[in-house]
Amino acid sequence: MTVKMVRLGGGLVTTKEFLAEGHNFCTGCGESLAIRMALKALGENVIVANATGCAEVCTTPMPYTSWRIPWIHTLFENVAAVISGVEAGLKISVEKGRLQERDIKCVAMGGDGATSDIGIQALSGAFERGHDFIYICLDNEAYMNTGIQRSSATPYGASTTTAPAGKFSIGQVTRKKNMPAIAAAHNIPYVATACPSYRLDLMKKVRKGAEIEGPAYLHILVPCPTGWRHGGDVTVEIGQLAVQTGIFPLYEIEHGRYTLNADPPKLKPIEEYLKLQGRYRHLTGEEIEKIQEMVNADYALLKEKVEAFPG
Ligand SMILES: Cc1ncc(C[n+]2csc(CCOP(=O)(O)OP(=O)(O)O)c2C)c(N)n1
Ligand SMILES: [Mg+2]
Repeated sequence: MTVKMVRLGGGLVTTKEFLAEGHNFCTGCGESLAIRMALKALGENVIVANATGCAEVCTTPMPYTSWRIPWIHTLFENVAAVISGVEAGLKISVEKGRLQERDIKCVAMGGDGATSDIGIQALSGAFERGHDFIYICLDNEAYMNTGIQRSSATPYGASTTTAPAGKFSIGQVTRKKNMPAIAAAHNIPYVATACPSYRLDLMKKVRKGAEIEGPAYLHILVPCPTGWRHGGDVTVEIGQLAVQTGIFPLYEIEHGRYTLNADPPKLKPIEEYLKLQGRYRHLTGEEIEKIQEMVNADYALLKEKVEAFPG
């Protein structure tokens, strides 16, 4: 099959869609954008293992599938273990001469719950064993397909169905788990953050992670109109504001060395990001100020790391 290619930075990307239309993602879903872009960057020689979550539920209502590449559904907790087995199987097939060369990319995809909560043990083991794969976390900051329950990636102050805002609570009272830092602590060769609002950056990072030998971790922030309670028409704008306010900076950690991919001269006030989303509607000026201070502190710390260990 010949596929039409267009230029992406120094390389080429296909115009073919590997995620077929007809899926059930919500209108304006950031996750569906991220998957489409990731698959374009990966091309055809790929095997994707996908943890239970929106990505699986919305793409494979029995007996249909939207995936135009080989795809395996896994449990909520074991996607990294399954892709480990796939990768080990390919490796042994080459060693035994059943496959001529190993040019198939192994990819695991999981939501923030699958990644930072229930699947973190399997993921840590896969990183430690050093499998040649890329793990893509599709972070919509809660358990969305099961009804917007909080996860350890839900940010401070966000309202969810299991940590609702009300008279006695501002919603989530814990801080968002720093999953890229946890991945980097495994001394893997490549860790990066991305957002579909910055599509070329996202596709370059997917490709880079897939091409690097050994484990790679890509943490993608995907705005969720249903769970974050915003219109489907502002998904891209919200992703841009996440980066421009500094609450979700775009960076890479290669062999422990940091690169900040976008560093605006002045960060926008966090209120601009929060006010577009119903999950933050209850926050008072004082609480917004507290979140601003958290963002400032986290961003300053990241910049210190970039300066101390430049890429
Ligand atoms: C052991 C286990 N517990 C609970 C569930 C139910 N369950 C399926 S997906 C999911 C949440 C997924 O959240 P996340 O990984 O963030 O993906 P999202 O739906 O947000 O894309 C839950 C609780 C399950 N399938 N298995
Ligand atoms: Mg989620």
